[in-house]
Amino acid sequence: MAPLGKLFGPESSPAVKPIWKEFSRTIEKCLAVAAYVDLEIERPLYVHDVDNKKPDFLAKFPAGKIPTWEGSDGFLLFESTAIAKYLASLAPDSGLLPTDPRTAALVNQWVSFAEKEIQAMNFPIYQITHGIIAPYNKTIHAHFVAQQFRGFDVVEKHLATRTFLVGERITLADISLAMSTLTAVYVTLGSAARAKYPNVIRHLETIVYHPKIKSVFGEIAYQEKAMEYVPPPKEKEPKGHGEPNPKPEKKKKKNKAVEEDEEDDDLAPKEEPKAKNPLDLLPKSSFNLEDWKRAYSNKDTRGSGGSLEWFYEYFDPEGFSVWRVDFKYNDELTQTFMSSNQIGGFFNRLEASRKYLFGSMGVLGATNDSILTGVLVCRGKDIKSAVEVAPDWESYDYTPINLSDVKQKAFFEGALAWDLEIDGKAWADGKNVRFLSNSSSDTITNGGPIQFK
Ligand SMILES: N[C@@H](CCC(=O)N[C@@H](CS)C(=O)NCC(=O)O)C(=O)O
Repeated sequence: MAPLGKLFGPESSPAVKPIWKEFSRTIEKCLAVAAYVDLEIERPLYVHDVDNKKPDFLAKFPAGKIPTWEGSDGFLLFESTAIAKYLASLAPDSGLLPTDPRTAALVNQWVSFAEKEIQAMNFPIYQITHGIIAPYNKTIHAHFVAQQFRGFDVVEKHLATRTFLVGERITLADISLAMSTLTAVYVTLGSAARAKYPNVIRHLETIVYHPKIKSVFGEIAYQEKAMEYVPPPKEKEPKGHGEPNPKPEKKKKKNKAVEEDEEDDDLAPKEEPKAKNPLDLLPKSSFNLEDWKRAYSNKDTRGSGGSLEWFYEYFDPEGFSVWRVDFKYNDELTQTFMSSNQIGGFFNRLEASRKYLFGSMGVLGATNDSILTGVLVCRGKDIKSAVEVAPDWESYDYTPINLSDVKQKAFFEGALAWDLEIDGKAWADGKNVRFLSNSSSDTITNGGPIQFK
């Protein structure tokens, strides 16, 4: 039988662990349904953050997010739950979508509960603990964990006397919950929490290890500890010294008149005198960074008409400079998805300099053998003025790139095209970060937030 259509999204073999595989189980939900009901579907080759930015993809799927579905009859669909439901509906006898109105409503109830009360907390917790929502705030972190555990408490109790969420067999609700729980395994369900939720874990294993579904999810990689905030390397205690921090100087006692003056000042609305960044004082440049970001975002990188061609046509080497950026502590990197998070955090901490910078960095290599590298395009010639807004800027080496040098140019192009390879270490697909790239041009023009991809 010919395939029913194409499901777009990253490869999801258990061996591949791109960032969204840990933190967003959207595509596996659809794949699990397709596998359970024996649907033959196509999985076209897809490169995240490249293919979903292409005009033909956006014309079909305006949100620019995956997963998406294109039926062989031309039917288009986005949103993972909608796709999962649609695929389930193609096999009405599977039982995944009961038809009796009340049973159907109960399935909808649990699908929604799994997504909104459990899955929805995973990503913010991941962002908070990885400096993507910065600065780190313990109270907010604890709030999201408590919200999710409130959801798990309900499920735990419900499953105390049941194998499945609704009725006596698997429904879409179980697949949806398993996806949310599986994500939480990497986020909140360390060994202590797992001990608290034995029924939730039993349910997870029942679904994930179901013979028809197992190939989609692979083995569950339980973590000992829940996700914690890891300060960027610069904030760590210096190794080996153990010297106490110098005590802050005591404030000198002021006379009363001065104190009163200052109190008055406190009540007045404060206008912080803004120190001009030296980069604002540079002569005007013909190269418009925002136009470049837009070109990079909208065009293919290589090839005729690509963004590199655009770059070479308009780049102003007097007003801007190009830098290679290398993380200094690559030997501390472990899992590639965590390294990718680190770049995300770094880029977020550069937010205040977004109007001076464009960047494309990535993780190259594999778990326990990876490097962080990439390029920054910077206003002026003084990278320090642009990057020192990030507290961890000194964790990276910055080397000017000479675009007339063939090797350096190849590095620059590889970092932009995300196909850079160094010493046999390939650019790990989907584990990279770049500035902006929100496909909406308004966001770019209005200086929206730097996006973590
Ligand atoms: N609500 C959507 C969420 C999809 C989603 O967030 N997809 C991510 C990858 S897991 C994505 O495509 N992000 C691209 C982007 O944000 O530009 C669904 O369930 O399908």
